[in-house]
Amino acid sequence: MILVLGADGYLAAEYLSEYDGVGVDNFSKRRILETHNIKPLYTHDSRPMKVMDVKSIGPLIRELKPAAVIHLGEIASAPYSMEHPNYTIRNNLGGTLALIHAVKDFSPQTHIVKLGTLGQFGTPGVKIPEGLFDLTIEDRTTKALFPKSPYSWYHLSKVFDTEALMFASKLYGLRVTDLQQGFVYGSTNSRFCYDGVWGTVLNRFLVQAIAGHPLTVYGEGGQTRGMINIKDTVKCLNLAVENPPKEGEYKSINQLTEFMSVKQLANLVKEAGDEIGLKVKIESIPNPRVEKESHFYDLEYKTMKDYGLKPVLLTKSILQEQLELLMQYKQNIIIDQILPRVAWR
Ligand code: USQ
Repeated sequence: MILVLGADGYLAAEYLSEYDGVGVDNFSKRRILETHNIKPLYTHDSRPMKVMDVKSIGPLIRELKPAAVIHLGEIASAPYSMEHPNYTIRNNLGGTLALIHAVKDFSPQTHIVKLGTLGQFGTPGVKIPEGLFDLTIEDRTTKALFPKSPYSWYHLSKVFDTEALMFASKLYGLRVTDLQQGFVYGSTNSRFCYDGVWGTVLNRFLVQAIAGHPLTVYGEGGQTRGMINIKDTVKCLNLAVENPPKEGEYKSINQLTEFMSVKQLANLVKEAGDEIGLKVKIESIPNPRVEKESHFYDLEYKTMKDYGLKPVLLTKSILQEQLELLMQYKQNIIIDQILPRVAWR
């Protein structure tokens, strides 16, 4: 049996529509959206789930003793975390620590599959390896995880998660897979956000193209990021479950299928949109974030392909399919939600 934490979210709802699992969520995302009066493009009804906070997961782990827990139940927005750093870090790390100890105390064979982020490695100017790599200093070599350089308090919360998971696997002999994922795009049967706080860049660009709003490229647009279609995210989660680590093993996997700069993404959306009559404009606006806008980027990502993933890569026809799908909700677009409202400093 697979337990899925964060079952009301964008990724988990899609996973649970493809695979069996027991869903758990505390509905905090719904509350946050309501409090800040943010309206997704659409929200579809979710499947039944247990209403529970990850920090109180112990009794459920004891009762179900799942083969794997997929932990997607975290605050996942970098902009939100810049206004709420304390809550984001306490919530994310608190949940991870509670899960670690629930598994250790009640079901030590359970495989923890945890969603991390590629954003914990930043843009270091060298190729980012996948998993532990050989670190050589003078004449000695050891295994190490790549140095961290997060972009936001949210990304820093995932750094803490990673350190806690690595430590727990060593200390308690737990099986852990930490998935360092790029940003996700694609419409789902759950909730689709495009606002300046919760929408990821490509999903935002798709809605902007439909609304006739210029695509909001922050600064120079040379920011390059790993990315993945939501259909592939779901397949990767399943592949992670099907390939559990050994007792006491910590695996870190780079979960992306390609990488691209923001400018390239905007140009692709323009090309795809123009062809179906949308007349897409692109506009560089002042960058609300602190990040490099032009940099080297390369990284290793082969584990998921070795496990059998056949990636869905971004093409003009995929973009057009997405645009046509999302166009049905055009009347729901609120233009005032599009521009970013959170600055990094
Ligand atoms: N960006 C724009 N224009 C926009 C929105 C974003 O130029 O309208 C730029 C940002 O400045 C950034 C890049 O696009 O350089 C990506 O931004 P994003 O909001 O899509 O992604 P990010 O804040 O990094 O976070 C998202 C998810 C997070 C996940 C992360 C993976 O919200 O949960 O962990 O992607 S990664 O990108 O590898 O850090």
